[in-house]
Amino acid sequence: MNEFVLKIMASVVDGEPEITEEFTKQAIEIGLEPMEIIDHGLIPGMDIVGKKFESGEYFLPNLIFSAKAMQASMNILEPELHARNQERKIAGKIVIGTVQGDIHEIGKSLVATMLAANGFQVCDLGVDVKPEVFVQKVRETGSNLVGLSALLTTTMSVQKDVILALQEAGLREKVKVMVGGAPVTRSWADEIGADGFAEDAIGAVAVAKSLCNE
Ligand code: B1M
Repeated sequence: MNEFVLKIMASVVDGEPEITEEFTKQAIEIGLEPMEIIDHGLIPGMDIVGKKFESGEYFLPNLIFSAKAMQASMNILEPELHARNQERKIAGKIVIGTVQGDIHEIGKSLVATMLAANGFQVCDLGVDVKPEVFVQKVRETGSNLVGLSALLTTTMSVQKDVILALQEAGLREKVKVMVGGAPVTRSWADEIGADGFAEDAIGAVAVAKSLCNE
């Protein structure tokens, strides 16, 4: 494993945004691929943070600083990912967000970044997004795909609310809905009538592509 990737992972675990940012810049300068940094540095780093939180070794402030470290790195990596795919044709138009009541941002942003990097036109609504805002943005942008992220068991039901809101607005036939997030399963996706489910950002790209080709 590259030494910068290991340092990036360690700085995420330690919750040190400035250091993560600096190592990310250096890693890009020496020619590392953004996805290598994400897959082998940032994601494993956040996994360790999650386990430490679950075991009681880490508390909420640790999570916040680690999330800031990951975001600091993503701020550098996102333009790099875009730059590598500048000339691709639009694969589809997606409105994506983390559903109302849920402020978990990192996974959703990673999915959004990966989709953009793979040729999708992405309208990222951020976090804590109300069902009616998804509906409004689908109308405004003419998107053919909606991505709903939920990281809490208590906010998964809002994914269903968004699907119902799209139905009520007469838009359900025009858009495909993809759901994801740590507690979300394929059976949940089926139960609420979503068209697609992905476990991770790589899978989300594949699912989005296949939904747009249907
Ligand atoms: Co929170 N949190 N958190 N948290 N947090 C979890 C999710 C939790 C599992 C931790 C735990 O207890 N073990 C737990 C949820 C339990 C549950 O309901 N099942 C939890 C809790 C309880 C909470 C609070 C309620 C804590 C509290 O206040 N008592 C609170 C809720 C706030 C709210 O949302 N209203 C809370 C707050 C926070 C922070 C603000 C401190 C911070 C978020 C900061 C931020 O995002 N800016 C935070 C963090 C960082 C975590 C953990 C540690 C890491 C989440 C993360 O970013 N993972 C998490 C524990 C864990 O996951 N191990 C935890 C990295 C990210 C790359 O993965 O988001 O899973 P993930 O995304 C993946 C896939 O899920 C998938 O692809 C992504 C990339 O591979 N995916 C999609 C995601 N969205 C998708 C959409 C798709 C397709 C795939 O299609 C549209």
